Amino acid sequence: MRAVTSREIGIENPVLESIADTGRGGRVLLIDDRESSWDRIAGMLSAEHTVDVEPDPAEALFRAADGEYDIVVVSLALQSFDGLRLCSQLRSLDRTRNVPVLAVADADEESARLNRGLEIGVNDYVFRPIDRNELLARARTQVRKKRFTERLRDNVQLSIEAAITDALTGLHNRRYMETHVSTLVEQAIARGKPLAVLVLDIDFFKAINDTHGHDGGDDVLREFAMRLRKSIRGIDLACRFGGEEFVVVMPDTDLGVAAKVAERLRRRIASEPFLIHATGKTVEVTISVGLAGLGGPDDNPTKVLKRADEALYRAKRDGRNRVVA
Ligand code: GH3
Ligand code: MG
Ligand code: MG
Ligand code: MG
Repeated sequence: MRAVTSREIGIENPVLESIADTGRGGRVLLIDDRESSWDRIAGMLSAEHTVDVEPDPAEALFRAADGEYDIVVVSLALQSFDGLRLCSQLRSLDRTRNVPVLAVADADEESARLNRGLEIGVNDYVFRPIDRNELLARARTQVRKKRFTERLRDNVQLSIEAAITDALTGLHNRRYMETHVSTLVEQAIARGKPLAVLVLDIDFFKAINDTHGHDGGDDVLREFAMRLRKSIRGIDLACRFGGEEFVVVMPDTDLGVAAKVAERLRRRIASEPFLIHATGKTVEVTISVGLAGLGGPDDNPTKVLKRADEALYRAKRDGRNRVVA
């Protein structure tokens, strides 16, 4: 009977998946320079895995770094090279550091060398004469463990990304902005460089929602974020601050330059109507922008943001669809 993976039953949990993972079907790189030995080992392993044999140790390092192997099986009794040194090299290269190493040792191998192998990072040993079932079981364990740690790493990366990204627009979220704006402001003050903060708000957005529905409003938010991205540089920090309000922090930028960027974006929004995907209709959108620069050595992020927000308030009060510093 085939094991059901947790993904098939709708659970994305690396722990559950590792239980479901048989550890079979891995890609194995076998490093051995004695044909009778590699024939035997490869023969056993290929019952459950895809096996590549590499007799040349230097070549093996390249292959291990290039190929996406789930496990490297190294024969310690190599004729042309010290198998332990090879293991240590595998551990020192970035691209091979995490691949499990299963070492094949002679029964009379010195225990000091075996211990040194463990210190270097050999994950497990199999001793000659090799028992087929034992070799397969130990290989499966390593393959399963490697897949597990990879999934864990992917999941951690995904959750970190999700924690700092606004799901609707793909821009940074408010939390990310708030943790990084202090650093940017402090750096600017310490280096005596300018810095500009923009607070942008879509005008009468509630009316857009009322006319085109919440999904239509979301279309506008996504398209706005797209146009915003195109208007700023890679080093500028753009985030969705909440609802239909956005904040951009621009390092090394004085108020005059920031005003030009904001004005160009304002026109880019007002001049081309936004498409509502569900209906094919278009809607005219305008934005108001408040601008502020650094005030002095005792300025701080809260104060700059507050000044930009006050400028935004004036832009709204004075009729919207404008940039105010
Ligand atoms: P003003 O010109 O003064 O900014 O008016 P406004 O209508 O844009 O401002 P208001 O703050 O009254 O309304 C903002 C609206 O944005 C209200 C809220 O329902 C809506 N909104 C907040 N988040 C989202 C979202 O994620 N998607 C959509 N579609 N609407 C949202
Ligand atoms: Mg509002
Ligand atoms: Mg608004
Ligand atoms: Mg608002």
